[in-house]
Amino acid sequence: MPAVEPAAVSWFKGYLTPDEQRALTARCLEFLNGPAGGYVPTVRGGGRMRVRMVCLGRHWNALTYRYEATRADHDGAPVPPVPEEFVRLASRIAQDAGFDVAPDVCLINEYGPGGRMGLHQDKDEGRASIEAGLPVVSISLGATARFLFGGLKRRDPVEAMLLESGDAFVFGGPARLRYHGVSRIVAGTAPPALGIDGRINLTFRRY
Ligand SMILES: O=C(O)CCC(=O)C(=O)O
Repeated sequence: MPAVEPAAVSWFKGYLTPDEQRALTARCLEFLNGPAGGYVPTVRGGGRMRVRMVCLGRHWNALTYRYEATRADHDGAPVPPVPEEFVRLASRIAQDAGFDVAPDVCLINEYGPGGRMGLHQDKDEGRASIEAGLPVVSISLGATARFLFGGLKRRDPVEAMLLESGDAFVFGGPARLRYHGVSRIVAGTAPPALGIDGRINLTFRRY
């Protein structure tokens, strides 16, 4: 059990050491550049997302907004499992934020210089997971992102935060459905040792 009370929102700056960031970036690039790797999803209105995405554990279908076992909106490929070391890392971060959870879904998003993600809620996970407020655990690698964090309604005021490489950000409990997005990537801020110019973000959830 976590030793701390659950916090609705936790921002752990510099959670990952430079070595951990390097190793995790390399693993993400294996998934993004491997067979059935990253692709740019088209959402149900017909627009193309401004990230390259690959899902582990379950695939998030950008046309139906449902999770599924194969990439039905893209190439029909099966979804690889979330690696054990990813689950251990995300569980440890969740625990540090006061949550006892082993995530079973990981979305890896790669942002180029013009990458961004519109304000949205993460609400496509199972009802029990959402109702329990099981958290979203986010890890940032590479270039800094201007991350927008709003309220439970789309029109609520939005706070802008600069998520840097190695930061972990957790939102759960009463904050689980808060709107969030990425308005831009700050050029030239990726640690050179990672070997990427853009940004990679991992979000973990329990379906
Ligand atoms: O890239 C980020 O920091 C946010 C990603 C996100 O909002 C998501 O995967 O739902």
